[in-house]
Amino acid sequence: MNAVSYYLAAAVVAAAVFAAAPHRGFAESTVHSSPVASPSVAGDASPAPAPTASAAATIDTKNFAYAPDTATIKAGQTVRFVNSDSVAHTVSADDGSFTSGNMPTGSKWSHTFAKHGTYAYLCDYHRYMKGAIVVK
Ligand SMILES: [Cu+2]
Repeated sequence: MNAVSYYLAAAVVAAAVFAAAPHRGFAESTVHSSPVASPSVAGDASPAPAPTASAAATIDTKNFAYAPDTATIKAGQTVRFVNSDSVAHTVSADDGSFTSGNMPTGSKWSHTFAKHGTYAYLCDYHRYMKGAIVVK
C-alpha cells in the first residue's frame, strides 16, 4: 500500500513537471520575440538606419525656410534636417538625386553626401524654399 501511494505521488510530481515544461518554453520564446517590436520606435522617415549622432551639420526648417540655407561639409559626411515648422516640408534635390519624402512637423531626416559638389535643394510643397549643401 505504501509503495503504491509512493508511486502515485511520484507520478503526480512527474506529471506536474511535464505540464509545467511547455509553459516555461512558451515564456522563453515570448521574451525572445519581444525585441522585434522595438524598431517601430524609430521615428525617422528614411527607411535606412540614419547615423543621426554623427551629423556634420544640422539644417532646421522653420517659418518656411531652411536655417541655415547653406551648409558646407566634407565628402562622406551626413547632414541632418529637422522640421520644426508647423507644416510638413520636404528636402528634395533640384536634380532629383535625393529627397526626404514627406517630413511632418517634428520629423528628422539625414542624408550622407558621398561626392564633392554643390547640391541645391528645395521643398516640393513650397518651391520658393531653397537651400544648398556644399560638399568639399
Ligand atoms: Cu515646404
